[in-house]
Amino acid sequence: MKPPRCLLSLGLSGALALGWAAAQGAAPTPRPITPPEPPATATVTRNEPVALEFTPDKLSRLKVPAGFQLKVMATGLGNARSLLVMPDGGIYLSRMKDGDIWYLKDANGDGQIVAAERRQVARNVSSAHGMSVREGKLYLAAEKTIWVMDIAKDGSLNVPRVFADGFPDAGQHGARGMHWGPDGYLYAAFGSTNNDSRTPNPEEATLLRISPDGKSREIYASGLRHTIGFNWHPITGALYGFDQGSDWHGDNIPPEELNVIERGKNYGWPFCFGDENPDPYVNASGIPGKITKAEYCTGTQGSLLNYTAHAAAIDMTFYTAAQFPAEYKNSVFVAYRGSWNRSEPSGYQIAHVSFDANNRPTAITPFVSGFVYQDAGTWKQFGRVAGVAQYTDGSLIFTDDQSGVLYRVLYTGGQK
Ligand SMILES: [Ca+2]
Ligand SMILES: [Ca+2]
Repeated sequence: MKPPRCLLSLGLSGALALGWAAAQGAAPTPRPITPPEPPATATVTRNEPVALEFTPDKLSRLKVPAGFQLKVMATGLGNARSLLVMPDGGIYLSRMKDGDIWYLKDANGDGQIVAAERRQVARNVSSAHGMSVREGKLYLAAEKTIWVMDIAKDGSLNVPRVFADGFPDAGQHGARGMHWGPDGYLYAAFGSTNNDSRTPNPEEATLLRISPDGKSREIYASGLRHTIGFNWHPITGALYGFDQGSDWHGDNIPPEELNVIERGKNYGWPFCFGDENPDPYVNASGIPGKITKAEYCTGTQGSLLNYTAHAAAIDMTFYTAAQFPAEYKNSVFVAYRGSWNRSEPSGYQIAHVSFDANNRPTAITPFVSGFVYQDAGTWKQFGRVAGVAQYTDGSLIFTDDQSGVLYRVLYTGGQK
């Protein structure tokens, strides 16, 4: 996709202007070719839909494909972010702003998780987010630290111990995604501290691969601005991740990305987006080596699929169960939390990534939508989706971190 030639200047925010001045003040890098400097202005729009609390009467606005049914499993969960479903149906829920973990279990199997079926099992963990289990221990990724806790039979956790430490500062992107990989190493994603420029810390905007004892680590992939949701394809083993593109570069630049993440590869941010496209709004002075932005981008890894800019993927899950129709097997569900700087809001939905017979992703389409809508000329929303996971019965569950709702999607359409 080529960037539009002519962009209307709508003015810059104070934050962007400051960032711009700082970039201009950086020491110039000698280069044989002077690359064209980026335009000083972009189509910049701050447009946060009016946030509404969830109320059951709003459920009729939500759309799911034919044959599926949407239900509310729990409310009042606060800043509900990541989900981790245990084989016995217990659900760990991290709450980033609250800095804690809750254990939820539908003990009577009625599809509701009431107050008596939920309890806080960890607390005082700043920016608690990604969770992963290995050998009876729960690992939790927080801002600069990965914690480990022993899991008791009833789901309780002991006091968190430090597993690995000294990770990059959170800055703008403190939500960390983390999973134990099929190779027995722990993978954790550390987003950029700022919008569209690198800092001297090489671990920023990367996916890290951490040894099983937590004592050593490598940069597995770089140029990933904020990839929180990632996982391995159940058949091919390929690692897929959703990257959030830069803000303040207009309504459509850069698109959100689905990448296949391979060891040692650079995924382009901050200078490139999508399929090796140079980002016209990023100053080229930070590019290493005497090369232009276009040359640099040619050496990066392009995305497999793109999605509407600013949709903001948080979490993803492969669907491996049998409740949904066969075409969903080994495909992906992704939670797009929703935009705050696009004229027409994007995201605010669970999307589905279909895969072909060769297990390659083919398209991203809305699966649960309707959280954002226009009402008498005003954009409104009543849900910002964050965590998404497969439940033990093969239904799909997801969180809304604004109203604290846990939703569940079931297939009830009969013939598959
Ligand atoms: Ca219940
Ligand atoms: Ca990229």
